[in-house]
Formats: sequence, structure tokens, C-alpha cells
Amino acid sequence: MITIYGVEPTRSFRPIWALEELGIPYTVRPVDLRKRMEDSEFIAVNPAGFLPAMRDGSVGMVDSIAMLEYIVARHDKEHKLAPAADDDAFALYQQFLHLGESGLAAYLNIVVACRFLAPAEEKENFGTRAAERMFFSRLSLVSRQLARAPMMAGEGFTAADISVIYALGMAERLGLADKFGPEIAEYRERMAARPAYRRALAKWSPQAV
Ligand SMILES: N[C@@H](CCC(=O)N[C@@H](CS)C(=O)NCC(=O)O)C(=O)O
Repeated sequence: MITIYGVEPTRSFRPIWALEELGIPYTVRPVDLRKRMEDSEFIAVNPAGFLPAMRDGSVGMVDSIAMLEYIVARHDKEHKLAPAADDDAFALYQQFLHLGESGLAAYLNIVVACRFLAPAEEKENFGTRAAERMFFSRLSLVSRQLARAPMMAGEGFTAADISVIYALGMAERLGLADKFGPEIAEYRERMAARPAYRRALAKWSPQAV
């Protein structure tokens, strides 16, 4: 049985949603972000202490995008969440799968740190403004893709949508959603209507549903 360590608001949502889409059994093991370094079971999987982490039998791993790639490669033989490598959609799939983290959510970590952890005079510093600017420059590629197709890899839902949608939710929690174009809001609504998304949300954030 797969175990995902970490609950709302962490990137644990990505593997949880993927597992719900595939109908693979799993458990969510909550980790308190403030006390995580004292959580010996979790630290055994991720000694660096960031979330999420995952265990699948003897496998222990970190990084939500790596987990999506692992889940797809090991458990998605029917290509429900990723096109095959020789499919025309594969390049877009790879691009947006990674852009959701390296081009979107990773920049927002800087904004989170400045907003919630920095001293007052550092909250709106050059670094956080640059991170926001980079987030919105990469987001323009998502908007451009939505002008051509309903989803990140084209016509079909994939793990690239899971990756990008998590980053958009993170931006909303930081108060940045009022700068989203209508195509982004419409895309989020469409993805949130998926039954697997609703089930994942209930597991990730039990009080929210
Ligand atoms: N690229 C990593 C980023 C992991 C990450 O930044 N996790 C956040 C929570 S979503 C965290 O644990 N932050 C606290 C820290 O890094 O110490 C992934 O996709 O899993």
C-alpha cells in the first residue's frame, strides 16, 4: 500500500489526486509542518524534512513531480495520466508537468517565505517581487496553451494538469488569483469538477469538503 506523507496545504495533493484518478489504494499520513523534524517515521523517509514524501513498499521518495512520474511509470500501464513517449502530446506533457513546479510553484515558495516568515521590512523585497514576476511570465505559457487546447497536453487530462493546478491553488492562497485571466479561472473550475479531484480534496483537507 502506498503512503503519502503530508496534508493540506502541501504538494501532497499532487500524488493524492493522481492515485485517485487511477483508483490505486493508498493512505495519507498527516505530518505537522511545525513538528516534522521530530516525526521519526516521516524523517526516515525524508531526512531533509520537506513535504510531501511517499512510501511504496521498500521504495521511499520525495518530490511531488518525481512521485507523479513514478506513479505513472509504475501504475499507469493504460496511459490514463500520461501519453506514451511516441505520442505527439508527449513533449507538451513533459513541459507542463515540470513547469507546474519549476516554473510556477517553486517561485511561490519564495513568496510564501517572504510573506509569512520574513521580518516586516523584508516582506515585499526585491526577491519576492522577482519571484512573482517570474511566476506570471511562466503562467503566460499556460494561458497560451489554453487558447489552443482544453488541457496542458492537448485534448486529454494528464498528470501535467495535476502539476499546474496545484500551483494555481497555491497562488490563490497567496492572494494572486485576482491577476489570473478568465481562461485560468475557467480551467481551474473544469479541473475541480473532476470526481477524483473532489475525492483527493476530501483526503487532503478533510474539513474542506
Ligand atoms: N519540489 C518539491 C518542493 C517541496 C516543497 O517545497 N514542499 C513544501 C511544502 S509543499 C515544504 O515542505 N516547505 C518547507 C521546507 O521546505 O522546509 C516538490 O515538488 O515536492
